[in-house]
Formats: sequence, structure tokens, C-alpha cells
Amino acid sequence: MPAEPRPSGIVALAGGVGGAKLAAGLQAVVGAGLTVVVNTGDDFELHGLTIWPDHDTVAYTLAGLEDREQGWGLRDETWHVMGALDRLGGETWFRLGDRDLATHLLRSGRLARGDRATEVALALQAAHGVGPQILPMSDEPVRTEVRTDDGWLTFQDYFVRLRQAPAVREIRFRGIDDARPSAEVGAAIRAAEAIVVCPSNPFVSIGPILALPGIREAIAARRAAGARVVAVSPIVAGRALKGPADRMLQSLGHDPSALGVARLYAGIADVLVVDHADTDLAAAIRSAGIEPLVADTVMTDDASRARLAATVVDASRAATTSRAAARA
Ligand code: FO1
Repeated sequence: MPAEPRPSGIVALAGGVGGAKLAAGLQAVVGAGLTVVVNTGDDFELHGLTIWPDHDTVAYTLAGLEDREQGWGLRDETWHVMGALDRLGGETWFRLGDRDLATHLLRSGRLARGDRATEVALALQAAHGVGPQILPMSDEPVRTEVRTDDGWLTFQDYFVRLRQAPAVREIRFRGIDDARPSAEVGAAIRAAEAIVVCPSNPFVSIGPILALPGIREAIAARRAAGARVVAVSPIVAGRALKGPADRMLQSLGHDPSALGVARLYAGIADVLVVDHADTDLAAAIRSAGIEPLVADTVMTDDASRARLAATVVDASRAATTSRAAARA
């Protein structure tokens, strides 16, 4: 049974750390009126467990339990299991903390019993005391893979084991053709007042969500009905604040700048929020077909998260109002 859609609000599309920070700001501004749709392309199986890194990063962050220094995992974590696993000769390149492991155990057991991913996610969020809904983008598994000069790699092999060192030449989402947005994701988009594209990697965090069959059409239908889409650039002054987005833009043949991001999101988003450091790109961004909005986009604490979130919400409402006025 699909979970009840929440009353209309903000739907945020997010990957891991950058997405989680803006989601936390949006939570501070709109409370439970927020629904986060998370990328599941980073999900994978290890030690017989199903790991959902982006879901858990967002869930721990919205619950206020996250390790802020790392960006992922739980604060004040202990690592006894990893130490024991290492002594047994097990794989420890992907570090699972002792308490974080409880999340993976519970989830893996429920999925093995045949429970739907969305139901499992919502139950975990309730147990962690998360207010907003965090919806896996799909109930069907999707797995991101990247092609490097040495061939195709699974996403976490590339991202964590190889520390994003190889240049990425191509990206594919295994399972995407058989995956669909979940019923809950569809309902949230249909009810959205505004859709926010978080400052996550456009290729491997937002890319899998937008690659789901039917989701671009669902977003376009909501835009046609008056909801605005506001994206936030994950690139500031040509550099990704975290992760390999700048290098991916370059190696995949795009401009490694907020303008490159604008060209990827033109046709999807109405507004692109860029940092003050990129003010000089505003005219080119507008020419690319997306309205630039210059703001402080670097989120270093709760106050800067909430400030950026308020800017995004205001931008979505201003755009809605001006579009409604134009239609009248
Ligand atoms: N990222 C790392 O760089 N190293 C890790 O060992 C690691 C473990 C990990 C465990 C649970 C979890 O939910 C996330 C974890 N991450 C780790 C983060 C994660 O894999 C990536 O940041 C995302 O997939 C990219 O969004």
C-alpha cells in the first residue's frame, strides 16, 4: 500500500552530503512540508547487506545524528566490527560503523523478506525520529556504474575504494529501464508547490533520479501547472565543494563551472542559484535558458543551511507568483 502523500510542499531531489545539508536547511524552513527524493544509484550490497548511502546520509542529517566532519555515518560512532572484520581478513575499504550497521541489518532483513524499499525507508526514518519523508527514488534497484580508462566500475568501487581517482568517461544506471518512480514519489511530485534540485552531483546523484522513466515528464507536468523548479549549483568558482563533480564535468566534455551545470539543468529548472563567486557567469547562465540567482551557497553551519533554504523557497514562490501573474 502506498504511503499517504503529504499535503503540498517542497520536494527536494538529493544525493548524499550536499543534498543532505540543503535538506536540513529546508527542514528548518518548511518542517514536515518537505519531501526528499533520494538517489538510489549509489546503493550496493556488501557483506550480504544492502547499503543505501544517500538515503542514510539524508536520514541521519535530518535526524541530527550525522557525523558532520565526515558528512556520512553517525556521530560518535565506534568501529569494533570493522576492526574484527579486518582481523578476519574481510573487506574493510567501505567503513561501516557499529551503530550504522544496525540500520543495514534491519533494512537488509526486511528487504530479504520482500518488503518494499519505500516502506522500509519510512520505517527506518520513523525509528530515527526524522520528520520529513525521505523517499527512495524507486522501489526497483538501480545501480550506477562508471567507465574509466580501465573499464566499467561499480559506483562505490570508484567513489570510495579508488577515492574517485580515475577519470570518468561514461556513466550508466543498471536497472533504470525496469525501474519507475515509486507511487509515493509520483504523488509527492504531483502535489509539490516547488521542486528543489539540491547541490548534489548532477551526473551521479541527480542524474539517476532524472533518468527514471517518466520522472522528467512528471516534473514538466508540475511546472506546467505552476510549480517552479529551483536548482542550486554544486560548483562554486569552478570547484565542487565536495566530491568529483568538477572533474566529471571536465572529463565528460562539459564546462567545469556553474555555467556547465546551468546547461545540464536548462529545460528542467526555472532558476539556478549560484554563489557570489560566480556572479560573472549570470548573463551566460541566463542565455543558457535558466534564470540565475546569486546567493551564498556554501553551507558551513545550521544558519547558512537555513539561509540558503530560505533563498530557494523564496525563489520558488517569487517565480510561481510571477508566472501566475503572467498567466492572468
Ligand atoms: N564514504 C567514504 O568515502 N568512505 C567510506 O568508508 C564510507 C562508508 C559509508 C558507510 C555508510 C554510508 O551510508 C555512507 C558511507 N560513505 C563512505 C559515504 C558514501 O558512500 C558516499 O559519500 C556517497 O555514496 C556519495 O554520495
